[in-house]
Amino acid sequence: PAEADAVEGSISAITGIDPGAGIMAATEEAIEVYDLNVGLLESSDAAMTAELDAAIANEEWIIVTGWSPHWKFAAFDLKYLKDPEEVYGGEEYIATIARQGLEEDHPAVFELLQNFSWTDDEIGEVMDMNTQNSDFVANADQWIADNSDLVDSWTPEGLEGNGETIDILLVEWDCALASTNVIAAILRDAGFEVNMTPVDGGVMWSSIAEGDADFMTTAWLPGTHASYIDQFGDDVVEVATNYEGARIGLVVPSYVPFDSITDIND
Ligand code: PBE
Repeated sequence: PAEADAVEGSISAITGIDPGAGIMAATEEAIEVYDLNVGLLESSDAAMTAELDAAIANEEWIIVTGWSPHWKFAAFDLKYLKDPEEVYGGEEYIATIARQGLEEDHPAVFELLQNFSWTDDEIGEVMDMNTQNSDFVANADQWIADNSDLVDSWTPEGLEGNGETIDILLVEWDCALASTNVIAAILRDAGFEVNMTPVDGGVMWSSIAEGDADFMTTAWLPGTHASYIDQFGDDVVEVATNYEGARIGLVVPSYVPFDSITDIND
């Protein structure tokens, strides 16, 4: 019926995430570049995916800020909208970024970070476990036990702590929760005391640049965190790429009849 369709088809705002995420700045730009007559709501990864879940249950139209790797693509039938102006950039990599001096202070920890790199399936398993059970620490321990060959290949011989504290920062994006908890569990098993502190994206970068924290595993380059690497790149150490083939964009359930960002105003 036409009336129901009209309700289903009304989108007044894109459902976004935390304001420090690069994808929020990219989406503000997309609204300008495509002259979209929609707003952008701040939220979080967890709240955005809850909204997505609820919209899909009612077959309502919704547009979210989306990215891969993310478990939502396994859980729901979704599609990226085409981005002919390339506001969201192309394929990206996820980097591990450390403070200056970490290599000298904890060479084996630094070596672990140099070795840490995983595939879509591997991070996907951890994200999937985290959606089933919110005990991320237990999930990381379980995943490590199930993937000991891979974890051994990352772990240098000399990785041995004596209760020294390692401070890891993250933003509560599901991919970052997965990578951070796995690396933290490896360090704890090796005898370090690990703090994991969730912060805003800008604080994550500035704190590592200032040497107030040791590292993070969730720098999206070259595009999504371009403004952060421009601002802080000289004061941090890019240790390694931990994931290749990342992507950001606008995402809708597959039943939404848009193929491109240019269809949103129609
Ligand atoms: N994300 C996930 C982040 C990086 C990781 C795409 C939401 C962002 O800064 O936009």
